[in-house]
Amino acid sequence: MSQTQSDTDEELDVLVIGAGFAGIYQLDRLRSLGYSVKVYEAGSRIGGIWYWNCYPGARVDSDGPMYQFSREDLWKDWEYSERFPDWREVRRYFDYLDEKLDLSKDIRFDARVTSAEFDEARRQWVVRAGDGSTVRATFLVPCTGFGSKPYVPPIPGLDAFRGECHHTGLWPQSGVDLTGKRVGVIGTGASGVQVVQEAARDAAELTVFQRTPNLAFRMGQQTLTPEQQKEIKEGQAAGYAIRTTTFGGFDYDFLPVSALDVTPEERESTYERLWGMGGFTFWLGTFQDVLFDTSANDTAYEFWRKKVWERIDDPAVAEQLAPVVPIHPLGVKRPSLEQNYYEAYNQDNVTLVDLRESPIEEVTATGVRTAAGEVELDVLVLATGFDSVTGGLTAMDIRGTGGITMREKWADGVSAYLGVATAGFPNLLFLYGPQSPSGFCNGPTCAEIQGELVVRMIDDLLRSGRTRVEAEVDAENAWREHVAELVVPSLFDRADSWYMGANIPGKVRQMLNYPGGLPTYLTKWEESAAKDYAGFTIT
Ligand code: N01
Repeated sequence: MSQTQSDTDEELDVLVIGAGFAGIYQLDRLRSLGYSVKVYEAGSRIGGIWYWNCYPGARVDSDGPMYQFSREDLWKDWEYSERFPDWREVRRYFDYLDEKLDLSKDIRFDARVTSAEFDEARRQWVVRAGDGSTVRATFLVPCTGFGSKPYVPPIPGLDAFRGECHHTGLWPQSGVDLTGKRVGVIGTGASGVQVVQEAARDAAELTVFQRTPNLAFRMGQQTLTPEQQKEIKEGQAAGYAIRTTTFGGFDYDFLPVSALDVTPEERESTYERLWGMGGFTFWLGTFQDVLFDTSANDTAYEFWRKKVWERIDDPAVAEQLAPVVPIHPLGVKRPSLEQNYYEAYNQDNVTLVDLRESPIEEVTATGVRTAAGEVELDVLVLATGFDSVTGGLTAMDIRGTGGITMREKWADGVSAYLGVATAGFPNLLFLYGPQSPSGFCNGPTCAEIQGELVVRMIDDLLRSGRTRVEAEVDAENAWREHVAELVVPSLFDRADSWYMGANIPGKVRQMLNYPGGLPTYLTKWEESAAKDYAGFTIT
């Protein structure tokens, strides 16, 4: 990977922050249109979250064909070996992209952006990075993803632990050998579930500290045969073509029927079929009202619960992992895909500690003490998630026209017109950001589809000789209300999820993702674009 470390104080058309899917899409497309573009990346290689999240078991939760770019010259020569590739293979895919698109020459690695301020006179962002470099750019495009700021809960004594302690999102690049160790995992979100499956196999003893059970679905993992690879290639273009018509940017969508309008037998056979397919079809390919109607949701939950109970030997443990009375509706927290997660709890070396019954009191030098006693540990894994969606943006000291930071502006809640810009921060367009489809949309899909809207906007502006664009306050307030209204008929508010900003104590509770689905989002964008970007002030 080449890198030009000497080019400080340069002037660019666009500075992109982050070299994940969204960032490299911006780099490649804007560069191809003739603009001067650089990416600043905090990590030491491309891949975004796939650089930082190299914990044991880290694996994609989307089918491989959907977890790549849709350009034919890219997909025709690329194959993942598994239906749901692991982090090593995704890294190889990024290396492949790097080779094909010659990306790294325009990426400054180990350059974490720390601050940015808008120079109104020159209509430029002045951006500083932790490596001491400064760059000026007409447009600033943060592509920091929704999970780039790890959340470490303020558990008393955490600093006193003398064993190894790592957050999944800051996992040592050299790896951590869990073999024969006493391992504790706090957190059972997507990251926790994945670590648990590996640690259950390798650790001498594994203790899982669960606050809320993960309603995890069957992954349906497969190592792909040459015949399956051929079949995938044959369907790939058609799959990409329908992504803009589906809620989550996948190649499938909700069934256009209510779970309550079919007979119990039809419902059961439909759930069985979706379950058998594996992946997120049981979530985003299910009856259209499961995420909106409590009675419909109850039918899906009960189907799921029975599937889980069949796999767990001890009914008391089954009740902790899949309670008869749901703690929250199914699918309103991001579900995980699992392979042998539930069987792991049948193993003698695996213990589940239910933190609702026995909360953590403190971390000691030698382990974790809950109300039920102390568990001695060699390795403590914090699978405690992220200051999601906004954290990557507010972690930087970004100052707009009034001198206030984005963190200050959003202290009482986020407003972001079309999920892409916020008033007071001209020429700053964020990808996969708050109130955009982000967390509800497949990552590479949104990197391309939302990414292309931003590319087009920058190109439209610069070609027409206009160099300043700013979201209007009325427009962003209306968008915030629109997002809030979309949540009302849904069940999303019934869980303390990162979707709702509710995973971080003190964070304003509001929907941080656009819950109207990709097609509606795109329609809203096109309505604005058709009126010369109504809702933005452009000069
Ligand atoms: O984080 P999370 P994640 N004491 O916020 C618990 C994506 N992702 O890193 O539910 C004890 O989901 C918390 O408990 P509770 C994916 O979109 C994708 O797992 O708040 N426990 C929860 O169990 C995902 O949704 C992939 O009660 C505490 C856990 O920590 C998103 O990233 C893989 C606690 C955090 O779960 C985030 O997933 C990994 C405390 N004080 C991630 N504080 C793939 O696609 C928090 N918890 C493969």
